[in-house]
Amino acid sequence: PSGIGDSIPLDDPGLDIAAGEEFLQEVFQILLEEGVQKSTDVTQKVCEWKEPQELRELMDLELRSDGEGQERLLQRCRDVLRLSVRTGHPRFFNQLFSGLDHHALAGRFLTETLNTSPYTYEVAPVLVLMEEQVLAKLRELVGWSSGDGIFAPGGSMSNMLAMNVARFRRFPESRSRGNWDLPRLGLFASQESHYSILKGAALLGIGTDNVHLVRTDERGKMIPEELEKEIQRVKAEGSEPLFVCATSGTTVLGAFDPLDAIADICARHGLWLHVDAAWGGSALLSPQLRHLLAGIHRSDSVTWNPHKLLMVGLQCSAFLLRDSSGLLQRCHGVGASYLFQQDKFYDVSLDTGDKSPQCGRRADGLKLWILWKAVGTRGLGWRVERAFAATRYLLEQVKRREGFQLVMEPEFINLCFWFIPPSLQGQESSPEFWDKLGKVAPAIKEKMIRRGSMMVGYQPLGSRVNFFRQIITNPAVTRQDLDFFLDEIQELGWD
Ligand code: ABU
Repeated sequence: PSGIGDSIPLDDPGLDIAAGEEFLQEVFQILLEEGVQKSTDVTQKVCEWKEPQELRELMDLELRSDGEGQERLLQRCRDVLRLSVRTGHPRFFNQLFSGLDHHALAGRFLTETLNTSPYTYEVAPVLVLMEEQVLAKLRELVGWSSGDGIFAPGGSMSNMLAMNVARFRRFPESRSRGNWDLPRLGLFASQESHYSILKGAALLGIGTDNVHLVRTDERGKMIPEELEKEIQRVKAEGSEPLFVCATSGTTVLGAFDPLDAIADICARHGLWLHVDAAWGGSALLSPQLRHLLAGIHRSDSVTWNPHKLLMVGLQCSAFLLRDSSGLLQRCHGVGASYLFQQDKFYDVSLDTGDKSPQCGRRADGLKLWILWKAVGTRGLGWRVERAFAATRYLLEQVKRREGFQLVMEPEFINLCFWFIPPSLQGQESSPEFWDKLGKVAPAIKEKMIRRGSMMVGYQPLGSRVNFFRQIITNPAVTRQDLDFFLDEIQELGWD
């Protein structure tokens, strides 16, 4: 209807650009001081715990009709940083990601500033070519001289893309007709595999009942003979096996499935082999550690998350494909006429966005590209080896110190252990021991968070009660931090 906005002048910009730039200058300073320097300063707290209601009030979260002044907004920026968890801190060990790399952060700033989607070359020329280069380099490390790939919003989505492409290759008509006339499909992954396989089965309409979790050995690795048995059993029940997900670096134990043996089984049954190397893929960068993934080149697809071990920053998940015939594009492409016009004046194969089920997509390759440029392949490999060395140091200390008990010798950099407080030491044979021990890690964790001294994850696994999982990905972590880590657990857990 006419009249709307008639009184709004259009001759001048509707934004105060000068004030905006001034604001940003101040924000950059705050980012540097509160976000970068304090986050990486070991004398600062890792977190400033507040109860949710207290935090809601402190942050004054309500959104109102009128805007606020610059000073108030700058204070809000400071508060966000001050009251958030410092994941870049050398004593943040809670997740598979941690640390702060200055070059990668610069890449994230660049990406945010450019604010574009690498779906077409015309709106993201530099970013499209960088993505092409980074994906090719990752594929080369997997052992493929050709292939395809795309960045996805996290490892779960990369795993789901693998499932979708596998189904499409076997049943191309499923794209248009859906699942209704497909046989009942069978998907296989180990008991220790990532939960995204179940989520993907639900999302893709395959059904979680059709995910068969294959038994693992005492180290958490898939047992190939059990996979073979499961495939036979599922076939005998009338289902059609389709897809096997092997894991290179399980989330909790850091176990690596035996890829060559699994690839043999997949080849025999004609199954798609996907390797979820979201966590362990970065070991390919180290000549000394890449043997952990021996056989990965025989897979059909790979998930690899450089945002984990390479400290690129969330999120950076590569979905890599051995196929170079355009399977990814045929599986996901619908050729929206307003983006992917075929009569453009440049090489339209660079309009890669239709390979993804997403439309708007973050340019997650840029930060990895700039980090890679900064430290080189050797520097990236060195970081993986340093993480390994730090884990070995901690392992030796855990073995020596009173009260610590390993869950198992780590194969990778997941160090899993219990802390047994004095009151439970020597009680191992009593029936209540494990029950009581299961309460120790949550209690210690609560104390460390309230103190703000450090953060580390814990979980139960199968029949094992809660234990700590220590992960060191951050090269800023020193021997002193590791000694502190153990001292702190001992102090907080002493009774
Ligand atoms: N699969 C995501 C890993 C979660 C974690 O950081 O432990």
